[in-house]
Amino acid sequence: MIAMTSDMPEYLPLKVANALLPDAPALRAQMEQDGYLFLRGLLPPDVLHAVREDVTGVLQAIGWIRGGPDRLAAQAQVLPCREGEPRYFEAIDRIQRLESFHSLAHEPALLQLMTLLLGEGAFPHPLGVMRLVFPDNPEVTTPPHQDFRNNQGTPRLTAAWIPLADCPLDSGPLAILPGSHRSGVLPLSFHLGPGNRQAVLPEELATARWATADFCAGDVLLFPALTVHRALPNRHPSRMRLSVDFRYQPAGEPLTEQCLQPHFARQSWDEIYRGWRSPDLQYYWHKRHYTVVPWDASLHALPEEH
Ligand SMILES: O=C(O)CCC(=O)C(=O)O
Ligand SMILES: [Fe+2]
Repeated sequence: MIAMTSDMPEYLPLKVANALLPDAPALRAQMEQDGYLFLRGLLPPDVLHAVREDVTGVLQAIGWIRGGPDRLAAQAQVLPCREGEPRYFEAIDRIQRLESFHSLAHEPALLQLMTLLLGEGAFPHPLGVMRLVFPDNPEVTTPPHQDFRNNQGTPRLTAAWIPLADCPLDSGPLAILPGSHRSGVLPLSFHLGPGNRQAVLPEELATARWATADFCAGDVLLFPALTVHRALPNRHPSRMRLSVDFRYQPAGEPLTEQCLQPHFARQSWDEIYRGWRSPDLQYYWHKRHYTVVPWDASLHALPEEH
């Protein structure tokens, strides 16, 4: 093991994989080796901008952020709240109804990349997640975890983490433990952050360096279900970190019912679709191939003493 010295930066840089496009075997090999792929500028700025317009429109309407010409900066003007609180759900329910939010998972550049990685017929889960991360609220920062226990189904499930604007280190981007996808499914312990669970890291991972980047709008970080990841705290003095994460899987593989529901399953798809302009992406998964498998509560259970 290499000892950490004071002149060593705290974080490893994420390797940029753009040069591998569109070489499917090379992209798969790199994913297999590192447990992530980082693509700079994959998504068109105008598409992200439109989603951010809509999301900040909701946050302004409910008074969370300042309006006016600076609305897109998402500057918080209320006390932080977190998953599970009624105020939080008021925001999430409205954002979950946004057509632009769900459509982002189907952006051609993302779908093409997922097809290269996961094969023809790869598709996004209808469950898309919006993260609304307040500044100065470090105790609810997403802790180290693997997505497999939360989503289950195929271990080839692949997440795409996408900030809706530039997200430099001080704004709390995602970080990855390179190679951690080879450590199997790790034990759980309690945590206050989203999901209320964190992975218990074995010694070799607990002392390993995290990899992250100053994200720019359009950058996408992909990682499979066993890669250990977490967020850095949002230390920006005023701005909320707004990001989305979507999950994709190869055609024909298992998934759990909750991956077909909106996040938190608080409203029906019919309710969500009510204000949409286009029917094209509504219930798209009815034409996809997969098998629904039961949720295994033991995979998600905390040890009794927690
Ligand atoms: O954005 C976050 O804080 C957490 C994201 C995450 O865990 C994921 O995308 O799987
Ligand atoms: Fe995650």
